[in-house]
Amino acid sequence: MNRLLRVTAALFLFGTGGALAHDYKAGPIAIDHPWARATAPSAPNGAAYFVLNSVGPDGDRLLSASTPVAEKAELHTHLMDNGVMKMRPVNAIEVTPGSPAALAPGGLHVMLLGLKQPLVKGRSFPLTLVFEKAGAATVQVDVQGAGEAAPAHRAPDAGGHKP
Ligand SMILES: [Cu+2]
Repeated sequence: MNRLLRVTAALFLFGTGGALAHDYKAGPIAIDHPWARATAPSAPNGAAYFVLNSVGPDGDRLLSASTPVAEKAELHTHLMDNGVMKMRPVNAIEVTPGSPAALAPGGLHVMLLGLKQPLVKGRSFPLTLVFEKAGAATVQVDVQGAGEAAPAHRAPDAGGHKP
């Protein structure tokens, strides 16, 4: 229930158009600033990024993701293969205490396959993440400009985080 309330609060904040920091919790796993790049109208695929941190004594594993804006969401990584950057699905993304799992362009990401609509800058969409121990958590992914390499994010201690 608390999680639902937080998601609702985040949706409301986004409605006001502020570039506010937003983070979510799934059990002991903090999901910080989910974001995606805007896509071209004809782009078949997109990607979502965030940082997973274990704030408890135990880690967890992200097993899968889903979203209403795409036919399918897969956990991917990038690998160099003969000098060419390629994407490959991974079974899970490990989160261990003291070792955040950063999903970012050029590395781990949630691949959004078969977009049902373009990802438009300034909008957001729900993404449900399923963890091995913590279960499912739905976050709201903030769509940023196509060229942006990192979130337009406040400094972590600027006071924007919810308790
Ligand atoms: Cu990918």
